[in-house]
Amino acid sequence: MIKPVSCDIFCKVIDNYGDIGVTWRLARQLACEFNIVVRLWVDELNSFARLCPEADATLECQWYCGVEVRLWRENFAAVQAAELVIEAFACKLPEIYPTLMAERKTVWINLEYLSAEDWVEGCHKLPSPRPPLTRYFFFPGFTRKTGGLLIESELLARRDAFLTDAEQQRTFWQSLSLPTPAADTLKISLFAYENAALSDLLDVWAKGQQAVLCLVPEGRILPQVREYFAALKSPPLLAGLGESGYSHGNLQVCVLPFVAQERYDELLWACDVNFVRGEDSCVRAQWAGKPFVWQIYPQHDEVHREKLQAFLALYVAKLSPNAAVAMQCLWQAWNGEAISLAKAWVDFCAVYDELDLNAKKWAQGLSQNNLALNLLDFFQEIGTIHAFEIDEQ
Ligand code: TRH
Repeated sequence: MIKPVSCDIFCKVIDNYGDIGVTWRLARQLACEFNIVVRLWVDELNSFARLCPEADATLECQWYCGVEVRLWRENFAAVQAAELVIEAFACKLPEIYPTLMAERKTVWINLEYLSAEDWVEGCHKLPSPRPPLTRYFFFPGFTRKTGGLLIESELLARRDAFLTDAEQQRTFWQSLSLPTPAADTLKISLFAYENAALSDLLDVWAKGQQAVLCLVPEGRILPQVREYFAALKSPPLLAGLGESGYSHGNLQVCVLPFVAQERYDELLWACDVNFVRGEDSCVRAQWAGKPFVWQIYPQHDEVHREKLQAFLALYVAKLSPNAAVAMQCLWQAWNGEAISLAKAWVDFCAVYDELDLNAKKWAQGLSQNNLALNLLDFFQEIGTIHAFEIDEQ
């Protein structure tokens, strides 16, 4: 494989952690697994520092995991352009940068947001002329005709090692200052935006037959969790957990600190059901191979609903009709549809084993469609076209 020696990735943080989450993950993989010299240009380092806690948000330039992380300032000083340039989510390169690229044989890629919609296959790899350069669209996705998904080479092996090693699991729970939960406790991670259905969900867990341990990473849903427990008459605090533990009926809730990106996977692996949101955590939940519930990033024009449906259609395709409906209903209830969340949860639990098996097969099936490898193949493809065009002239 002809691979680039260097790669510049540009990321503008719009809100939340999705943009930086995806670019930081890709940057690490290109540097660590392919020995590419990677610079990650980020316009806002506070969000980066949440995903990479060793980082210092005040530094112009710093190195982590083999990646040079640079503050992307508005007055961008000229640098040598890299051989591969990734503009994440059409973030618009610095004005001067295309001129710098024109001086080199640079491949310019616009990495797009993830969607399971049909049109993605037709748009993946399309050129968009920017004379004298060409920018190419690169779409992540779930089929062979798309760019695939970000997955580190050892990820599923590491996951399986964790799941079969009680010691690793004990260490994980200890790192959260929690005892290893009893085998019959349902462990749930809850990473979510504000959600009107939250109190119904907590109610159904509290009143259910099975003990539920819900782990909530610090974030946007937390004020609502706190309000829910504040409104209860009985004292909600769990002994020993201070402000970060609550209990009601059969439900215990623990608030977790936001952890480094690599460690978030362990939380997903350790839980039986994962509530995730946005883009990157949704993909990680798929790799975890456990039943999960996705809260899609809401868009003003409601287009996210089609996106959710498109993914659901693919994901439930191999499930029995019962399980497919149960999964659809819970996801729709969690995404604001007028469906009883309590009933949807009970129905979801009733088909848990089938969903669990499906989740494992789904992860295995998708794992061969590796975004970083596809991206490098595409670099080679475009590089060959460039060379051909130069010969022709
Ligand atoms: O933060 P998000 O809501 O990001 C969103 C979406 O990506 C959306 O598509 C985009 O348009 C919008 O931002 C602007 O959800 P996402 O994508 O799951 O990103 C969260 C990142 O945070 C992910 O990389 C996992 C990481 N994470 C940690 O590193 N530690 C943690 O403790 C947790 C809970 C998450």
